[in-house]
Amino acid sequence: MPDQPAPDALLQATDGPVATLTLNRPEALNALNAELRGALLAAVKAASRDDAIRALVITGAGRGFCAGADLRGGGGERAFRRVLRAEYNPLIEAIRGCPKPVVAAVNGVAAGAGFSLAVAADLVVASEDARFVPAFHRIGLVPDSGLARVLVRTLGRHRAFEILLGERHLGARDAEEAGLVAAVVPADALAETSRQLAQRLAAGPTRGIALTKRLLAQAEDATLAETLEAEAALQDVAGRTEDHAEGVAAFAEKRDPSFRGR
Ligand code: T3D
Repeated sequence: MPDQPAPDALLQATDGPVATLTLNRPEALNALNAELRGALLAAVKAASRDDAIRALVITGAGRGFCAGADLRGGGGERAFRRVLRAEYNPLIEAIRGCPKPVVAAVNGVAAGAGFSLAVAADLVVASEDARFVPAFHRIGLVPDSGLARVLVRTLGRHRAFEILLGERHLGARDAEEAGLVAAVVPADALAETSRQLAQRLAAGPTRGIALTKRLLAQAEDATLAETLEAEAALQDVAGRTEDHAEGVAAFAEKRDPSFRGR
């Protein structure tokens, strides 16, 4: 019998203005091998450029979201600096810099760089049985793919330490309480909840949302004066969009706005 072709490591689907990217290595809890890392980066970049796409969902096939780096891929990658710089860091930066809202639909365990990947999204929706496992320290590594920064900024240094060093189990509800997760839903409602959320975001003023993402990223590291200045500059851009004009017209006409992402 001829060999079956290997299934695609990443599934891509579009539903109107929403692109859904599904990590598809369920037998390894969607661990990130080189193929999946490359496909995900390419897909996020393509969606960022595509004017027809106005929101993204990232999720996992099977019972896991993503178990981080593939530990069984063979070869035993030890050139961590190279692989992080060339593959993981550009992926995290592509998600954070994506001019469209990115929703992570966390359908199960998110471990190691899979945890980092989930919280790189703008909004995280988790199933009740999802859990967030740093995993790095168990194999003697440091957290990577931006996780330490997100945790320190969201939770403070002491709680970040507890979580990263495994002293604190982080289930979906704990992550919600900590401010990392926007909503926790039953497993069988996750896909539909994420779809509706992404469709709602995709119907928003896409350019204004992109500018808001830029402002939030800028505000993470800025003084008040710098943020006020950035707001003035970005508002100038937002104020010239068709969607701003539509929003003001809709307000005056007492109707819902119909944004076109322009
Ligand atoms: O090297 C680089 O690329 C540099 C970058 C590093 C960044 C990182 O992400 S380092 C952290 C790497 N990830 C881990 O250390 C997580 C390892 N996995 C686990 O600790 C556990 O599997 C989980 C806590 C995620 C889930 O536990 P559980 O009990 O629900 O599932 P399981 O039975 O352990 O795993 C199910 C299957 O998935 C199993 O395969 P099998 O035995 O049924 O054939 C397991 O081997 C496989 N799997 C889980 N994680 C990985 C994996 N296969 C490859 N790579 C994995 N990371």
